[in-house]
Amino acid sequence: MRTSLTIIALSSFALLFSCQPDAPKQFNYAPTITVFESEPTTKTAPVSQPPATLPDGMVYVPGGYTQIGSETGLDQEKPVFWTFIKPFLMDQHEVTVGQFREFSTATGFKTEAEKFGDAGVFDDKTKEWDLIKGTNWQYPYGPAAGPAPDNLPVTQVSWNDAQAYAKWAGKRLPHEIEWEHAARNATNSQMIYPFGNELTASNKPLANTWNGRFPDYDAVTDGYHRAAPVGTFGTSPLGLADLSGNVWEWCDDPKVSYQDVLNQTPVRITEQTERVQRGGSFLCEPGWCHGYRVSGRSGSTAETSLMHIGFRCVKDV
Ligand SMILES: [Ca+2]
Ligand SMILES: [Ca+2]
Repeated sequence: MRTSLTIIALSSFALLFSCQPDAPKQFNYAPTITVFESEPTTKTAPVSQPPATLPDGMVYVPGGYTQIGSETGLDQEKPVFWTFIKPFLMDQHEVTVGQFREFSTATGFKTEAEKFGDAGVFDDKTKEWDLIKGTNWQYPYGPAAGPAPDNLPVTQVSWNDAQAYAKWAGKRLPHEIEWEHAARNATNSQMIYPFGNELTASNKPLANTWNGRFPDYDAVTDGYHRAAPVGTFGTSPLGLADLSGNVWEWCDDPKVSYQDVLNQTPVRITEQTERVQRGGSFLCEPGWCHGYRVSGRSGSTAETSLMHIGFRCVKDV
């Protein structure tokens, strides 16, 4: 009798202990990410020490707590939730045509657009997307437009192609939470863009976007109607270029609602499953798609190749 009473007492104590009213529910979203249902009551300072030497072209992103999403954004950016992210390294800029060429030459890899024989190009005259024969990462706007220079971000690469490149490079695609953490400068910045709340500084554009009313008219006040060489618009305080604008960037995650993230709803991957893209592109303008905000999200199926979607990689520290 005494033994069972002791067990009951111990169980009650354990139950009390596990139901602390102040501690928000948390769970591991990925090996590098913890998700909290609400703001953590205590935030422990992350152990964040950059490695002595950084790989070429990568930036150290300190770990820390970041609120993901936007109360004032689109429905897909809600509900906002808190996360703790481990430190990681991130490519300073989008993967370039030149970098992708190294991969292609070294491995003989053929992208899905190369295998399909065509890919999506937005036609400025018809204002529609067309599949144009011979379009691929080397000819992202179609063969008639000529080859892309090596310093442009590579596009016309599918999520599957991006995964293959990342693996070859010894890196991986970022989780969208890591992407947003980096775009918020690893300081939980609640600015609209990585560089602040304005798209220009001293009349100089800070990102390559669509200037005017999409798709009618692009005034090209930022100097580029389509993709710009990576790094043209400088870097964020953390040292990352073109997070906002230029080309959308594939992330590792299937695109699910944030409520499903919080509910830990299992994701069933099918051919229709969209993968997340972040950062907006040269086709985005606020009246149509303000996707270059740090909380902006988009998605396409894993085999989709388009002229305004590229990627950058990350690496664990
Ligand atoms: Ca532009
Ligand atoms: Ca970008």
